[in-house]
Amino acid sequence: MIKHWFSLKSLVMGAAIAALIFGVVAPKVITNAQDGSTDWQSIMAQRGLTEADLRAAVMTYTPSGVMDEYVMFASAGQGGQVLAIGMPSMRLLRLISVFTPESWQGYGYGAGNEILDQGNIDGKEIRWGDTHHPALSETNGEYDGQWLFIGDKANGRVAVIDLRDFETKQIVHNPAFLNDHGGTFVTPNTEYIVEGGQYGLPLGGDYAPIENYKDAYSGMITFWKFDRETGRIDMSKSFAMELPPYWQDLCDSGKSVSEGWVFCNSFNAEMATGGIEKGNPPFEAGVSRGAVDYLHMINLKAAEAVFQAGGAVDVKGFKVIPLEKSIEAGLLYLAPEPRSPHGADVTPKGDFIVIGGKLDPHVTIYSFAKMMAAIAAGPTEKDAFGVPVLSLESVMETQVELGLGPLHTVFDDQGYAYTSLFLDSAVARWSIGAEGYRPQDGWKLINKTPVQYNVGHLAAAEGDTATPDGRFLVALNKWSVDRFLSTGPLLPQNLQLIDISQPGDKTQILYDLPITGAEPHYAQIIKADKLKAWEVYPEVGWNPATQTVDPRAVTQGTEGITRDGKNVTVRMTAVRSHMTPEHVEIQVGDHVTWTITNVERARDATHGFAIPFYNINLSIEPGESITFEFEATHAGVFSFYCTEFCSALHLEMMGYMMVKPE
Ligand code: CUK
Ligand code: CUA
Repeated sequence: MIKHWFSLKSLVMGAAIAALIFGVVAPKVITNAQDGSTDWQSIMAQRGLTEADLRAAVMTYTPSGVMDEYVMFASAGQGGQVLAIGMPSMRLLRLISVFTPESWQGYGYGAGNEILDQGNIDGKEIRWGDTHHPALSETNGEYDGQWLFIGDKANGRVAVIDLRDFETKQIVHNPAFLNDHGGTFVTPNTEYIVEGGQYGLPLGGDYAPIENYKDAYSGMITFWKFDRETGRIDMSKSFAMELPPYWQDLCDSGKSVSEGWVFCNSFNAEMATGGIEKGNPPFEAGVSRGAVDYLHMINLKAAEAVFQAGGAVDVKGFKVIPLEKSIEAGLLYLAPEPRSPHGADVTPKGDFIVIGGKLDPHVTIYSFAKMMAAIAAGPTEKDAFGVPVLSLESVMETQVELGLGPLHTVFDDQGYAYTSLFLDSAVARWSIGAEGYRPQDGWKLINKTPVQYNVGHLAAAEGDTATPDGRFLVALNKWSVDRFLSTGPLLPQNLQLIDISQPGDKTQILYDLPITGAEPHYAQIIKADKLKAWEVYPEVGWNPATQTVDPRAVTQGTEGITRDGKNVTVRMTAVRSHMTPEHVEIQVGDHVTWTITNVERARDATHGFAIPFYNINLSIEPGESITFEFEATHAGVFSFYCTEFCSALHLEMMGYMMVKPE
């Protein structure tokens, strides 16, 4: 229940003072108002609002023209995109197309095709992704606002987004594997982007009968080397590690004391292979049959050294360290986890790893110092593949009972941790009882905030950094049920903003944001002033794919159409409110290379460019130059036009492409 731990009087006083200072005028609909305070009370009464509602409104309301303090980058699940959302207003700022073509941004409709093509697998065009976990680039364990990475669970791919223009620059795929989940997570200086696999598969996309699961199937984790100079993943310096065919799940990178290590939970140590139709136990029962699964501890620093010393083998052109090599070199250790674990979250100081348990009411907290001691002491057990197993007693710090279905944990600046409780539909706040957190409280549950409904991930302001901000938490709920007007049987997900600024049991839901598009699995929230996005492209003629001036860019006065046999080159500029040239005359059978440069320098002076039938639509932002190619296959007259309402004479910003029959 909502606690009335703030007073209406102070709120109304505050509002009255704000009205005095900022000249806020009460809405005209209230006709019986005697003074300002009566207005507020009337509106409250009229709309049936409580004191808590008013506090929530004041905490989130962001007047027109006022900027948000934070930006949340949320995955858009099977929509294959990323959302940028301002906080605390929860205003949607931008959709960033990543794995899926998107016509507003002209992504995949004449531009961006070469980036989408990087995500093709074995020549097969894949034009969607299931984005799960976005990761902001970090410097010294703090978000630096430069890059954003995101994984595609369905096809095992990772994308790089440049936060100077919020556009996708690269898509990579490890050809040794075809799915992922524990990605993306960065190391504290973004040397590597971690992409953990999920469902066991034969390596390299080969066929192997499921009956040979234990011998022929593997798990996988990929370490993508990021080059800040080029702003791209360097495939030649990236490598992977073969893992046992347990289903590796969520991963996290160590930081501070645990820097150089990576931790992943897993949930099919049973190696169940399903086949309910053959009388086998179904997956949902089979993968939870055993009492424990395995936390994976990976020594990335040592793995890098093994890779650099030539210890990896080639799988479909990608370097993979075989499991035997990892065991021999001491790169991989396991420790038991309670049943059906989920989530793996490293505390801000890097000293503990928190694992949820979908079928266990506890979170289990592992101590990094104890892990190191247990490894030094020499593990006595091995798993079925010979991987050393550390005993739970030797590495566990403690367990905290939170409620039903604990999944993911994030952190604040007060020494609290927050764990999503999927089955309880609640967020548990609990105290980290260790030095540097809240030793005065010990390890214990503080309160549970009900959310609507069935929360998956949580995201906290600067929450995955070495110094979280606290203040705001977002619950990324899978179900919204009764929260919004009905949109038919398909409902949005519900992102709920929660105030976590006060200690103890004082937490409050502030705002519900329906997310349509697809399921946002995870989000990261960065202080807005760390983002240094360009207002317009730095120079006229800019090619966002290379982030340099394109030699093909067109300057005003040099436009024109040239022909070399069947090859036609169109050189065009766009400026309010015309395109030059306006007549483009070509013939069936021509191969057309068409460059359009937006020569505007005014902020937001974006021009669109559409050619009907030919499936072309571009977004040409101020300074941008785009070159696209197509075959003139069909005769006719095609009215091309600007698709962004850019001026009073926007409708006149058009031209004719006339394609003569052969
Ligand atoms: S997973 Cu745990 S709720 Cu893909 Cu991060 Cu979605
Ligand atoms: Cu340019 Cu409309």
